[in-house]
Amino acid sequence: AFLDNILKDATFREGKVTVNYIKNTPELFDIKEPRNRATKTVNFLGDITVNGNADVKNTIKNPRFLIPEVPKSILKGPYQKGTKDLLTELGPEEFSKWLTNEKKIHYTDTTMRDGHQSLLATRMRTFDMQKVAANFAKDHPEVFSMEVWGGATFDVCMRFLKENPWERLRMFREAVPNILLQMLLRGSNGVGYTAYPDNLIERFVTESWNNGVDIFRIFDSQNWMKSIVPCIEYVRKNTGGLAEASMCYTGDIMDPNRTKYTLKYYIQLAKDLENAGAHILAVKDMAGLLKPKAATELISALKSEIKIPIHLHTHDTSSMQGATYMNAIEAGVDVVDVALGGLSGLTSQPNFNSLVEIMKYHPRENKMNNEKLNEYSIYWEQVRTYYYPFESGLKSGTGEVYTHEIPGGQYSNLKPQAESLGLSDRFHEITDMYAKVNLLFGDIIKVTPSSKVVGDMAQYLVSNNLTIEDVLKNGENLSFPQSVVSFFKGDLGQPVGGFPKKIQKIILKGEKPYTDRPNAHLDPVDFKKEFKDFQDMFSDGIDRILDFEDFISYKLYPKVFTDAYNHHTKYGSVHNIPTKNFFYGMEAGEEIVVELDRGKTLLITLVSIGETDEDGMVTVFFKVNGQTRNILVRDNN
Ligand code: 3PY
Ligand code: ZN
Repeated sequence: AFLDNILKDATFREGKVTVNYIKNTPELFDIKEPRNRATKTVNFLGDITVNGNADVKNTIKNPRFLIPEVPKSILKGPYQKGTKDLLTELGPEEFSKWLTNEKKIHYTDTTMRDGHQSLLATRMRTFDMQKVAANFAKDHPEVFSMEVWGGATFDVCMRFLKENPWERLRMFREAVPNILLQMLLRGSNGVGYTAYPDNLIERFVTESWNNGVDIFRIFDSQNWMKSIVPCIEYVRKNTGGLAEASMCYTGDIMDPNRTKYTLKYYIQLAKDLENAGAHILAVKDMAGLLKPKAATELISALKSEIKIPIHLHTHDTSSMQGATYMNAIEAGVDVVDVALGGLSGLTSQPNFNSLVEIMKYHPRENKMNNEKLNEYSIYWEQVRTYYYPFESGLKSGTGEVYTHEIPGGQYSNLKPQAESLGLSDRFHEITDMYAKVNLLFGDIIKVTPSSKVVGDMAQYLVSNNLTIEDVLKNGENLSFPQSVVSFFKGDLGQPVGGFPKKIQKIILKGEKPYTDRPNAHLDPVDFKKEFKDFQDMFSDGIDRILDFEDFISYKLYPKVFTDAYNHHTKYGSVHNIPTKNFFYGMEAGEEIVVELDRGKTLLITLVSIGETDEDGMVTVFFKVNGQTRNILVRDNN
């Protein structure tokens, strides 16, 4: 293959070969046949070691990494039965009734989706999840569901981690056969930031079920029924799973001055969602704004007005949401979302371990093995040390969240975004502006993707030293972020009460908005033809034929998919590389084990790293399963 590359190389063919030809032509080492997976892995490790991982900024000199200890399962025999078995037995309708009649409180573990999305900018790798998924499911069959997919994980998996999100899902299904797996679905926006053709969303739902999702938590960023209802129907029609329809909670139902999102508004919305066929209602408090007294009022009222079970989600940004959960539990909520201690609190969910402990001796106690649960928490505490560059920097709870209303999942992203704009010292100005922009936009619901619109506008104004007044007085001369224009056009649907007309006019500058479903403006996907074209287009360079799930990934994120694909052809699959080495490369003398699939294991030692030569190349000396492998890496520093 190396000789083949030489024979095909233009310099060689033109007879312009010089002494340094091989050294200066690293593409000669791009050996596709036979696809040498060990070489690809070593090339990746060499590149990260010399150049760093482009996604990892703000590294520190001597980080303190803890060695993650995988808890040993106490279970010797097969998995104990759990909610997944019950769903199979009862079907979704009866399952929903069973849940309503349950006395004990149930728990959804969000650690491997919202937990890391909200604390570590969604960067948790499948590698670290796979190590504990099966044991956790064996040790804690009482868990109601595990939220492991959807939301931002789909995008980040490919964009930054260079993984296949479907593979992650299949890994979970295999490791967790007994507990319901849950995903977050952004209605018409799927797992993206804008609307997609209806038939694409429909197939996405079907394939998600086929690959392992049981509970579809469906929401719309403006609580717009027209975006939620089609997804409820897809789940009911095409899957045996549960349609969990959400209402996003914002504002404060106890505040008499806030008249837009009232108790009455939420009760009506809940009834509409129940009537649309939801099996479960989610109260999605994405910013952690539901205060304890409001929880009592809201959950009590919902319990008496609707029949389907209620699943409560919050973020502990204020650090007071434990009180909200206790009141909701007293008021009869059926399931609450929690994250294992090591990835809980602040912008993540309240602490699973602590809640189980304080529920001891409560009439609604759901008994768990707390000692084991604590071991899993410690595991995440240890794993988290490898992800320090992605920490949001928030060190303690903040009461400001009631003013800025920034969702937990957005907070951990906003900080690095602000940094990349050179605004790290002005972060509080951005959060203040976020609140002002929300009011300017008519007090909208802020959750992906509408939260991104508000965040983009706030950063735009702060970085250009502009005020709300400037927008109102001089808006026609400003060029607003694309996401803002798109929002006011109607691309994310219609907000509660419609758009404020004056600001809509300023933003759109004469462009005409629309009020029907954004999906109605998109051509349906021609699956037969486009899938074939897709397979032809990406037929080269990786060791399997791309499947229909890959095609869906491509249709949802064409550029991100293509980049991940190119990365794969160059470096092979990287999801089995240990997290430390994936983010930070290797040190001289370090020895690691990388498991390729099909049971093949590589023992890789980094022997030494050469100096950068005058052509900007570095030789990295490896040993792979005892054999020497030296590779040339371009030094991009
Ligand atoms: C997402 O859409 O990813 C969210 O977590 C919204 O809260
Ligand atoms: Zn959330």
